[in-house]
Amino acid sequence: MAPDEVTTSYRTCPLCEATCGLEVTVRGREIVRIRGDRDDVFSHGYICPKGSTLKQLHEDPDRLRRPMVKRDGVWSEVSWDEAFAEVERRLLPVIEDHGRDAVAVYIGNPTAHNLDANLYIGQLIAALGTEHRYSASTVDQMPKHVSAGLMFGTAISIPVPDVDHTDYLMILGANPFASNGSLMTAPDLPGRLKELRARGGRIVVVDPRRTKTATEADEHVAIRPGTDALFLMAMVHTLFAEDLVSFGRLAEWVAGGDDVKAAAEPFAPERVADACGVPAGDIRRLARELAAAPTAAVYGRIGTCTQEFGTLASWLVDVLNALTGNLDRRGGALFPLPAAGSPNTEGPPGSGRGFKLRGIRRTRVRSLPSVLGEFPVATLAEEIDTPGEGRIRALITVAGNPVLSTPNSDRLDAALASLDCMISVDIYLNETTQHADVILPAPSPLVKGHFDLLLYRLAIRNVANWSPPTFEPDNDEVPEWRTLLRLAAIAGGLGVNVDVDALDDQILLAAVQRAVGSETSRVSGLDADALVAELSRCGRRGPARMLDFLLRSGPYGDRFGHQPDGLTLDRLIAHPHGIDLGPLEARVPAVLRTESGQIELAPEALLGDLNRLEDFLERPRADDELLLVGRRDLRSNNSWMHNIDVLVKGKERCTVHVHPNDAIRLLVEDGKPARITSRVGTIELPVEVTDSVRPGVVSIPHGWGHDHDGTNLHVAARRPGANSNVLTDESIIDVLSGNGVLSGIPVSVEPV
Ligand SMILES: Nc1nc2c(c(=O)[nH]1)N[C@H]1C(S)=C(S)[C@@H](COP(=O)(O)OP(=O)(O)OC[C@H]3O[C@@H](n4cnc5c(=O)[nH]c(N)nc54)[C@H](O)[C@@H]3O)O[C@H]1N2
Ligand SMILES: Nc1nc2c(c(=O)[nH]1)N[C@H]1C(S)=C(S)[C@@H](COP(=O)(O)OP(=O)(O)OC[C@H]3O[C@@H](n4cnc5c(=O)[nH]c(N)nc54)[C@H](O)[C@@H]3O)O[C@H]1N2
Ligand code: SF4
Ligand SMILES: [Mo]
Repeated sequence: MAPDEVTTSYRTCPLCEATCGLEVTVRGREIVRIRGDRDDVFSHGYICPKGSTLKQLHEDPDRLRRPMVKRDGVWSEVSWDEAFAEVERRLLPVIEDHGRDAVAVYIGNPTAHNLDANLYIGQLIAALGTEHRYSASTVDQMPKHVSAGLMFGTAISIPVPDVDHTDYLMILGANPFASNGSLMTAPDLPGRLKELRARGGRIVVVDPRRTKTATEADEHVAIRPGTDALFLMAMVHTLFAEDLVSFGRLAEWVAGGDDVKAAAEPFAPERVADACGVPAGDIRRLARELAAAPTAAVYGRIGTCTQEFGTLASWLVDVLNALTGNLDRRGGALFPLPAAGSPNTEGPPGSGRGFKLRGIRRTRVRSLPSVLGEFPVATLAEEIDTPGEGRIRALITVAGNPVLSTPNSDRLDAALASLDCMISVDIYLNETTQHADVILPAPSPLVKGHFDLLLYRLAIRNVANWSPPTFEPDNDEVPEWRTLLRLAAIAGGLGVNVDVDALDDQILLAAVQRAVGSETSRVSGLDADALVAELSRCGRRGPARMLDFLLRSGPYGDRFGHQPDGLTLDRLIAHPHGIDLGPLEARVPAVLRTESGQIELAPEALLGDLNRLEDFLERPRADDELLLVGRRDLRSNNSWMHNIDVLVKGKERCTVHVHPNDAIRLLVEDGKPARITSRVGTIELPVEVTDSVRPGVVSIPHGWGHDHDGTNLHVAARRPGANSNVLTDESIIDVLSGNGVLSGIPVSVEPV
C-alpha cells in the first residue's frame, strides 16, 4: 500500500456503552476523518460528539507513548524492559515483606470497553492473589449485579428494556440523552426513545432533575434523591392492593410472590409520599398505568444504584417488570443472548449454582464483606491510611482514576501518596497516576482490535461486531494484553523475562481444555489440541484468538465445523459493519442459573434489608435540607476526556445547579462562585440558577478537578472545574452491595 493511499475501516467506538459504529478514514498513519458508520447494523450512522474525537485522543500530545518511571520525584521515559524491571524491583519486596494482601488492585471503567482487559485482567488479578480487589463497579452498578444475581442466578443476568418494541417505559435515575444509556446497550437511544413516542408509546422519567430525557418524555416525576426504593415499593404495594398483579407466561417460574406482597404491605403510597416528594395519587396512577399498558418496561440506572438503597431499588425495578407480566416478553424487559462468553449461556440451562452474596473476606477496618470478589472502593483509602497489621502498601491501577471518581477523594489522594509502591496501566499522567512509581501506557484505541464482550451481554438487540486495529502498533507501542500478562508474570513470580506468547498459549489451551471437558459445553468432547491448532492458524494469538474461541463455542458459533453457518471471527471480519443476530427473545427458563431453577422474586437478603428502609422512612428531615446529586454532559466521559479541546471548549460545564427558590434563600447568584460543603470536604464552583433541579437539590457533575500539581493534562488544566467527590462521603454505602453513595449527599451552599 502506498503511504499516501487513503483507506477506510470500520470500528466500534469504545467510549461508552452505546457501541456506535465508526467509519475511520486514514492516510498512512494519519487520521483523515472519523464519522458514524451508516451501514453499521446496530447504530446506522449515529454517533455523539465524542465518537469522532478518537482522532484527537489518538493525536493528543499528552497521551503517554512510552513507559514512565518516577525516581526521587522526577519522571523519566524509559524502555519497556527497564519499566518492568522497575516494577519487579518495587513490587516484589512489598509482597515478600508484607504478603500478597498488602498489594491492592483497582480496575477502572474503560476496562469494560476493552477486549484486552476483558480477557486478560483476570490473569493479573489471579497472579496477584490479593484479597484487596477494588473496581469502579462499587461506585456504579454493583447493586444491579447483586439484585440480578439473587433473582436470576448470575450477576450479569440483567434484563434490559425492549425499547424498540415497548409501549410504556419508566426510566429512573438515568439520562440517556447525555449518557447514551447504561446497562442497556443501544446506540442512538435518543432516537429510539423518540420513535417509541412516535408510535404512541409513553415515557415517564423519575429524576430529581428535569433532564433532557425528562423534557423529551411524557411525564417527569421529580423524586427526592435516594427514595426510589420507597417509591417502587409503593408501586408494588399498589399492584397487590388493587389486584393488578399478573405474571403472565412466567407464573410457573416465579417463586416468592406472596413474600413480596407481604413485604410491600407497610409501604402504602400515602405513607411514603412525603419522603419521596411524590403525591400518593401519582404513585397509584403510575402503578395502574404500568399494569394497564399492553407492554411496559421499568428501567433504573445510576441514580438508583449510587444511593443508600441501591440494591433494593435495583431489585424492585425487576419485581415491577415481573408483577406486570413484562419480564421476559417482547416489549418488556428481556435477557439478551450474546454471542460470546456469557455465564448465562454456559453450563446446564435452567438452573445452576446460584449467586452467593457474601464473600468470606471482610475489610480490615470496617469489616465490610466482599461482593463478587471485591471490596467496596469506598474503603480503599482507609485500608491504606489506617495503621496496623494488614495495611495496603502497594496499589496497581488499570484504567482507573479513583482520585476523581470515588467518595471522599481528598482522603484517597493523600492515602495514595503514602504508598510504598504504585503501578498504573493508563494513558495519562493524571490525578491518580501521578502517585505511581511506574506508568505503563496502553495504546490508543485505534491500535486495538475490539469486540464488546461485556456490553453485548446487555444489548437491546443481539449483535456481534469485530473491530480490526486501525493501525498496527509502532515500535514503542505494546498491546495492553501483553502488558497485563507481563505484570501478571512478575506478580506471580515468573520474572520479567517471561515468554508472553508461551503464557498466552497456555491460557488458551487451559480454556479450551475446560470447555471440551465440560458435558454441557457446545464443543464438548472435541480434541483440545486440534482446536488450539485451528484457532492459531496464520499466527493469530492474544485477544483475537481467544475471542474466536468464545464465538465458535458460543450460542451462535460454528462449533469448529459442526455448525457450518455458525459464527467465527473470520465471519465477523468478512462483515465489517457487524452481524445482526436478531431482536431479543424470551429466554426463561433456560437463562436461569438459580439453585431452584425459579426466578427468586423475594430473596431473603433483600427482604432482610427492608428494616433499613423502614428506619429511613422514620428519619427526620430538615425543611432546608440540600441534597447533592450528579449529572453527566454529552461531551464528558467520566474523568478522562477533558483533555480533548473540542469537548471542553465553550460554556463552562462544571457548575453547581441551584433551584431559584434555594438561590434566594442561600444568597447565591447565577454566574457567581459558591462554596459547597459536606461532612467530608469543601469545593467552590460557579452557580447556575436553574429550575431544572428540584428545590432542595443541587447538582454537580463528577470527573472534574484537574488542578492537581504534578499531572500532565494541558487542556484539562486550563478549565479544571472542581471534584464533586471531595464532597461525597465514604462512610455511607449501600450495605448489601458495598456500593458507594454518590447521590443525595447532604451539603450546605454559601456565597464565596
Ligand atoms: N456523556 C457521558 N456519557 C456517559 C458517561 C459520562 O461520564 N458522560 N459515563 C458512562 C458511565 S460510566 C455510566 S455508568 C453511564 C451512566 O448513565 P446514566 O445512568 O444515564 O447516568 P446519568 O446521565 O448520570 O443519569 C443519572 C440520573 O440520575 C439522577 N439521579 C440522581 N440521584 C437520583 C435518585 O436518587 N433517584 C433518581 N431516580 N434519580 C437520581 C441524576 O439527576 C441523573 O439525571 O453513563 C455512561 N455514559
Ligand atoms: N460523584 C460521582 N462519582 C462517580 C460517578 C457519578 O455519577 N458521580 N460515576 C461513577 C461511575 S459510573 C464510574 S464508571 C466511575 C469511573 O471511575 P474510574 O474508572 O476510576 O475513572 P474514569 O474517569 O473512567 O478513568 C479512567 C482511567 O482510564 C484511563 N484510560 C482510558 N483509556 C484507557 C485504556 O484504553 N487503557 C488503560 N489502561 N487506561 C485507559 C484514563 O486515563 C483514566 O485514568 O466513576 C464513578 N464516580
Ligand atoms: S454515543 Fe458512546 S459509543 Fe456512540 S459515539 Fe458517543 S461515545 Fe461513542
Ligand atoms: Mo459507570
